[in-house]
Amino acid sequence: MENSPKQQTIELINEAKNILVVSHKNPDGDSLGCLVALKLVLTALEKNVTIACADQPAKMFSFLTEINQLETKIDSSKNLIISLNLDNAEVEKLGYKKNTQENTMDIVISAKEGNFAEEDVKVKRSGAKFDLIIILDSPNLERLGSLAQPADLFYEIPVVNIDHHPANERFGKVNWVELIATSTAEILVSLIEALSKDKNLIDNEVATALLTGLIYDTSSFQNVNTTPKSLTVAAQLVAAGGRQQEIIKHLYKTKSLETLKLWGTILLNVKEDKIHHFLWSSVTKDDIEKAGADESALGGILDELLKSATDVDFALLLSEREGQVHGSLRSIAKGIDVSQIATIFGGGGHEAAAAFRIDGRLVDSENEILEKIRHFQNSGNVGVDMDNVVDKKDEIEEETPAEPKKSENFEIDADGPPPSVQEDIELGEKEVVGSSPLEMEESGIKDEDILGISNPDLSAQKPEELSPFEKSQEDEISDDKSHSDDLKEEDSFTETETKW
Ligand SMILES: [Mn+2]
Repeated sequence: MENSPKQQTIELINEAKNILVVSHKNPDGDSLGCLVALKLVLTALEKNVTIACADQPAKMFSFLTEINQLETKIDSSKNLIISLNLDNAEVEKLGYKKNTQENTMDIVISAKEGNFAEEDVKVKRSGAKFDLIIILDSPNLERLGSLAQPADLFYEIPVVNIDHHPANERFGKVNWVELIATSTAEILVSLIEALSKDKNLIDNEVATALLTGLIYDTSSFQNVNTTPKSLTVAAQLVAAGGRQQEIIKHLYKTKSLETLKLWGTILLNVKEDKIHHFLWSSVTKDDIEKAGADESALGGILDELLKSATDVDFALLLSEREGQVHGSLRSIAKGIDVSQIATIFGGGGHEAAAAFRIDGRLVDSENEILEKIRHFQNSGNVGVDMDNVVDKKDEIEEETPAEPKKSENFEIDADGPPPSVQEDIELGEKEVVGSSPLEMEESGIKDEDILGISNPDLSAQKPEELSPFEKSQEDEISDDKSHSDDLKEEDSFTETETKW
């Protein structure tokens, strides 16, 4: 019988020395808590551990230990190393030039004293830096953002995929996907316990990191996805020294003045439609700028404030962002499925939390969106007080607005994560900020930031990317032509000096 994913994971970890642990872009409390916990645990097991994520974590997560160890790029270079035996001579100068006739790159080494012989040179390859990759909380490789490239890394090195998303594409060599787990952190507790054979690996810091994941993905155990097991695991983590109060303070009780000002504006704009049982608010780009806040400050107001309203079925927040209007929806009354409303506009999500995005400006689309929603509810799709509607129904139907334009790269993870309002709902390349109560940063990674050594034109490389050599003055080679018959002035030649 084949070993369980858990057993296979433990075996791969035991065999590995250099482990890369990665998680999805726009990291959240679960992914970051898991990265930090595994960094601490695997380091305690004497592994070399690199933790990476395409984007920097939001400031609110800075209380997690080792979070500053998080890399935003992976060094996956596999270099060809030419090594020279120094027993017989010391290196005075090192250079390289392109031999266009034979299409070769010639490396030219001049000795200080003595001579180098052919047998002093050896060629070897530096293997990939890692022998195991653990991917956390990511339903597919694309969710790794810029870290998904170069993709061959994930095919050459064994991948352990640990996740709790139903849409997980089982892309790993080992796929440990537990759909009933509230968070990836909950799964890791079981892994770390199993790794704790010789010593207890769940100390205060590990417990705090894992508890952050559990608290984040359950909205502090308020969400419907909260299970008896998650409460038991949380109690266990608190007993192990997990600092629950510190986590709550950083995740929910620390708001910048700019965020509070923006929330004030949104609350002032709240309107209620008593007939159709919903409330909504809207915020323009201008409002966001005036408050001195950024879009990430929009996250949370729905979950922390608007969702607490009574006597309505759902809440809607419209926000203007870069030429588009984002709509974030939360169901308030039981049994209201807001994903049906998001679908009208080409969006989607879950019963409790959904989102959509359309092109255009708020001022032009707000009424259109509201009318569409009212019309939809009049058809009895969502909770609506039909007695109050009868008089107006015909009038509303006549004024059915034109179909709002859908944004093009629209994509919703239809069978996505459990109906947790914490889970981000993917809209094309962007996260729906309003679907998480926590601040999220848009990806700041640009293609040119991604380090690569694939450029064969060495003169175009930054020296530190290629080798530890430093460039020296260009004219030096003309003094040293005697060291090699092959050197011709017309050849392009780059001289470097050894500085190890
Ligand atoms: Mn998660």
